[in-house]
Amino acid sequence: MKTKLLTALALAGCAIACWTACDTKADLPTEMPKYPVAAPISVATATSGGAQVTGTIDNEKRTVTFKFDQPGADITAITVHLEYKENVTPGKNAFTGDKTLDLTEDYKFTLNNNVEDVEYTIHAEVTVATLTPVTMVSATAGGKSGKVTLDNENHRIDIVFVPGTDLSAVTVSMIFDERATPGKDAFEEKTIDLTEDYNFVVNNGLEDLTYTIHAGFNAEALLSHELCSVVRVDGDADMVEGYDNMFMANLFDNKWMSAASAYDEIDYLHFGWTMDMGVTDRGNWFVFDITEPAALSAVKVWPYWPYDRNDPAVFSIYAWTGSGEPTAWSASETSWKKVLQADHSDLFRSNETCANPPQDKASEFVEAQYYCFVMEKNFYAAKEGDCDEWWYVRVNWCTMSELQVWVLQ
Ligand SMILES: [Ca+2]
Repeated sequence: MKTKLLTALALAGCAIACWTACDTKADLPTEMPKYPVAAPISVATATSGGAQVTGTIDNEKRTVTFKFDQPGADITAITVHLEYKENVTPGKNAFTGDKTLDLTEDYKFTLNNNVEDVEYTIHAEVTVATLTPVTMVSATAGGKSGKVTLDNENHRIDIVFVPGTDLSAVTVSMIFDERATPGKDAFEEKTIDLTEDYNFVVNNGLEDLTYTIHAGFNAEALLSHELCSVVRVDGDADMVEGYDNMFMANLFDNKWMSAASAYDEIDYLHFGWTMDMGVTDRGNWFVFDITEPAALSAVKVWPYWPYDRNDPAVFSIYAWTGSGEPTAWSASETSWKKVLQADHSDLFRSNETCANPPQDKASEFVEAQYYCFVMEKNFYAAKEGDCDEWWYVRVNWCTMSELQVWVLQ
């Protein structure tokens, strides 16, 4: 009996010990620390006029910002949709799901972030700057495309064509932002006279804006002589360096005669060649490199004799449109495109012109790094009857003081 009593007491003691241990475990969750939900808003969108925008949430400043890029957007009745993270409790003025708000003024609401109440502010912005009324413009005239600069900030469209383009009939195509409203004289495609500026009106949703279309020509720039050099290719003129003070480098050395017979100004140093008549494997041409591709727009040939004997009387210039460096020139090679043709025959023995040679203009504009100058006739060939027949054997000779090159910018 005594043994049974002791056993019962021992069992009871174990039960008490076990109950105490179990009670300790049961208390643990209520002692876990609470953490605030740092980003309590999980979804914030707003809908206006069928367009939905996503809010930008700043959890440091506790703001939700909706930006509407439609000028004149009605923000007096915006459907705002909010959802929250777990452990977040909506408080004063907070809502879950959709609610229509007048956001002409900020809307404030409170959330409990699991630790404390925090106040968020909903703010709406209507931005105008993002609406560009004219989104695309293209223009062609005489079969050539103009280079268009569209400036929505200053309401200006500038179109640049190559020199010589007829600006009285320019076909202009425009695409407007679907939210903009074309107004007076606006059009999607029309052939207009751009010898004078053309104005049209477009409304960006807030106000009428007057745009100006202006057309002009590419500016031209004289290339530095340092960027130009003669390149030897197969079949070009046989340039014998040093003969009669002729060197290839003298074509682009920025030195020429200011008057006829002023040879001492350049120490008789000039460019050219002295090929015999009847040469069939070489031609009266040379290739020159302008360092970077550009559209040659004009040249000025500074004479040596001048306008007599070996100087070029009729010449043309071709642009190399093939890949890499040209290895030869040929009239039948289609990668050589003719861009300029000039005839100085009428300047025969015009000494006074030596001080101010004509600038010969290109008729085609092709971006190229390599060009070929083809002397079709020197003055012996062009003025055969007027020159001393004895020297006609020099019909394949060439002389020049300098070649100046202009390019389109
Ligand atoms: Ca020179």
